[in-house]
Amino acid sequence: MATVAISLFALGALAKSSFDPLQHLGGNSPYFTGPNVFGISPDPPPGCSVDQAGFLSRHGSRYPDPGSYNGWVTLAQKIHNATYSTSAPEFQFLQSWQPVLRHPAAELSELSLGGYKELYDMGVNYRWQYPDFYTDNTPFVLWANRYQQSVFRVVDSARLFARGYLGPNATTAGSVYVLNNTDPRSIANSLAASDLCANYNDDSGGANATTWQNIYTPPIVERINKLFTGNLNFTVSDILTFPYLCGFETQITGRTSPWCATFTEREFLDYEYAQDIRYWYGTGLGTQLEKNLMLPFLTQLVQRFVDGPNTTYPPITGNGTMFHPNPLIATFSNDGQVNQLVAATGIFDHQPQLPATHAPEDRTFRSSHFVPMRGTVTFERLNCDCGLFMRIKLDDEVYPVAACQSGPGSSCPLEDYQALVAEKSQAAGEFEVECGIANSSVVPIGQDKNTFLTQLGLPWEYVVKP
Ligand SMILES: *[C@@H]1O[C@H](CO)[C@@H](O)[C@H](O)[C@H]1NC(C)=O
Ligand SMILES: *[C@@H]1O[C@H](CO)[C@@H](O)[C@H](O)[C@H]1NC(C)=O
Ligand SMILES: *[C@@H]1O[C@H](CO)[C@@H](O)[C@H](O)[C@H]1NC(C)=O
Ligand SMILES: *[C@@H]1O[C@H](CO)[C@@H](O)[C@H](O)[C@H]1NC(C)=O
Ligand SMILES: *[C@@H]1O[C@H](CO)[C@@H](O)[C@H](O)[C@H]1NC(C)=O
Ligand SMILES: *[C@@H]1O[C@H](CO)[C@@H](O)[C@H](O)[C@H]1NC(C)=O
Ligand SMILES: *[C@@H]1O[C@H](CO)[C@@H](O)[C@H](O)[C@H]1NC(C)=O
Ligand SMILES: CC(=O)N[C@H]1CO[C@H](CO)[C@@H](O)[C@@H]1O
Repeated sequence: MATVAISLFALGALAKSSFDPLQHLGGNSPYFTGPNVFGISPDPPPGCSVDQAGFLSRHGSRYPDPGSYNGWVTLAQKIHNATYSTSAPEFQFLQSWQPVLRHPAAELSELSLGGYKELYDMGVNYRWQYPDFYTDNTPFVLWANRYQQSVFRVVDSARLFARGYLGPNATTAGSVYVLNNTDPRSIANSLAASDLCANYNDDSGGANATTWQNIYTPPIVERINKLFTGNLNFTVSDILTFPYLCGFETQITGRTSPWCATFTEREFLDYEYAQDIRYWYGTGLGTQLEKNLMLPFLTQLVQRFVDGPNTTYPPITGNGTMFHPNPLIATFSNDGQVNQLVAATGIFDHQPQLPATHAPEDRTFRSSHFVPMRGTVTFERLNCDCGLFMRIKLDDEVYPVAACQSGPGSSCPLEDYQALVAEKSQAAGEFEVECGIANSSVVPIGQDKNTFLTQLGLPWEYVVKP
């Protein structure tokens, strides 16, 4: 039972500044746009129009997975079992705090209401942004990763996006092609190629993550525990749940979580850096293999841009119909794949390796800006008076490719971008060999390529309606 020394309503830290902790939670932030780090207008540069676009998006905001949820339940038990008092206004809510899930059995791991809203808004926003791409009531194809056998958050994200993009007839007009990422025939040809890569190992940042955690967390644990008398004593792992709860509770309930007031601005920024290290050294440019695993996808995406928006593709078997794709290539997957793709794009090729001992303020690599819930990498084909160019956006803001920005609005000539991606693929080595996959007749070496963006009806995909 909690005994409360004084009772105050103020949410302390939140009210005091314009700092928004929800924009500094890395992969645990709900979606937000931007910021515009490079000061480049997201509109097409003068003399250019966007005639084709493609994106890979993380699923939208969701409920916790079972492991995290159990942690919330245990934390609530620990708080309510303890005998303590605190005069800190930002912790008065603890006396009545309970995990916010109402129907955990149905909710765990699936999209939350905040996710529904993000995805519907996203669909509408993309239609607004590229109003010439879609004619009402015509077919629209999009793709989703079959993430886990009994969890639907990625497929549902594609469905809800389609509802926003296509409107009331989405169920008739839309088709989500779901790629089974664990079917052995889908090697290098799914939206999560890492799932069939035997050598893939996302260590969540490994030793570097531990080093940083051991630096930034002890002062937080000490500061917060000093606010309490009695036998409530938070551990590091308890305290790391606070920012996580800030993000999740807010998108689940639609109200700013009281946990968002329990860290200081500096502490949130240090937590954000821990997320950056987690992605950089887990699946990003701080790795040898993991950073390359979305190159087959990127190669195929760029080829679609080189082919152009009016290209049609033949069916897999002789009798099918030609595939006439929409100029918008819409794909959905998970945070690991979004982060791998960001690594493959070349945007952060000039970013020095992240130090494990301090957070460089001038880094452009901030996971909050591209792998929050619904975080999205968007590619635009700029058709300009002076030629064709590729431009990349992270969460709707332009990020130039480090080694190629000679085009309008710091874009990259499309041919040069294709060459850059080919060079990276060459350097990465052969997919099956690097992944430690035995050559077999199922997917012989050399045929481990991404084709799903042009071939509909592959045997490891099936269609779900929005
Ligand atoms: C809370 O107290 C109950 C009953 O004494 C006990 O079973 C449980 O393990 C405690 N939980 C925590 C997290 O301390
Ligand atoms: C939806 O489809 C029906 C049947 O084809 C059509 O009559 C109707 O106009 C469509 N609605 C919209 C909003 O396009
Ligand atoms: C995906 O492929 C795996 C491996 O072949 C199979 O066990 C599973 O049933 C497939 N899942 C779906 C949804 O088709
Ligand atoms: C709180 O727990 C830590 C271990 O997490 C321990 O080192 C410390 O002594 C405990 N403090 C109190 C006041 O119980
Ligand atoms: C694609 O086709 C449309 C309609 O015919 C045309 O307006 C557009 O210029 C074409 N785009 C390209 C890049 O060829
Ligand atoms: C294609 O169509 C022909 C004639 O309708 C049929 O005989 C043949 O089996 C079909 N082939 C495939 C691969 O479906
Ligand atoms: C891989 O296997 C295929 C057939 O299963 C064979 O034709 C090919 O030569 C093999 N390639 C290598 C590099 O071993
Ligand atoms: C910046 C930094 O500390 N990098 C280290 C990350 O971890 C690997 C080993 O896991 C070290 O080799 C790096 O020096």
